[in-house]
Amino acid sequence: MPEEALIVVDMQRDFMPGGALPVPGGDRIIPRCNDYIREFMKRGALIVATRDWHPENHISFRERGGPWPKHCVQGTEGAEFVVELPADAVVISKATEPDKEAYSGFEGTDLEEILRKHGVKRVYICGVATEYCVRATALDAVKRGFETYLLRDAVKGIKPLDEERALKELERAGVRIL
Ligand code: VGL
Ligand code: ZN
Repeated sequence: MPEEALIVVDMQRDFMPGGALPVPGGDRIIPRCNDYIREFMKRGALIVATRDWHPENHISFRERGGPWPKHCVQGTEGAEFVVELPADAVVISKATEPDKEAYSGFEGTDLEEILRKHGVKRVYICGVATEYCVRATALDAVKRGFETYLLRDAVKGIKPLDEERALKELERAGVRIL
């Protein structure tokens, strides 16, 4: 049983430069995420990939008064992963309900149950965006009692100041920044 899991957060086409909701420099962490995926596979860790997986009419979209342009719509190219995942990676789809936003990979999904079932005690987190889905996922992991590590060189935020603030908040909450 793996005691560790790598959680790759929302490494999807729409969050990369040229996508619908680009994270500046998001593409620069693709190779780092791929390296971590390979390293953690070798360590026998569980590999988890979360994806933003919105219905066409999601509440977070501007058409519905939300803050974001339409992005990561279920089944579209923009929602595809940009990292290389093993065939046995666990894919967690989130924010799938039209009227509910969910930044955390734990929110409205069976991620916690899956981690427990696999005996996971420690989670390592990489991906985008640091101050949104990475932040929420890391805070929820700590809250649920997992030893939580953030892979600093493999996360990217939308705005540098917001990213810095999020990293400090995570540290205070007990997330270890590596
Ligand atoms: C995200 C904004 C909207 C994220 C998802 O993955 O951080 N950010 N939807
Ligand atoms: Zn979203």
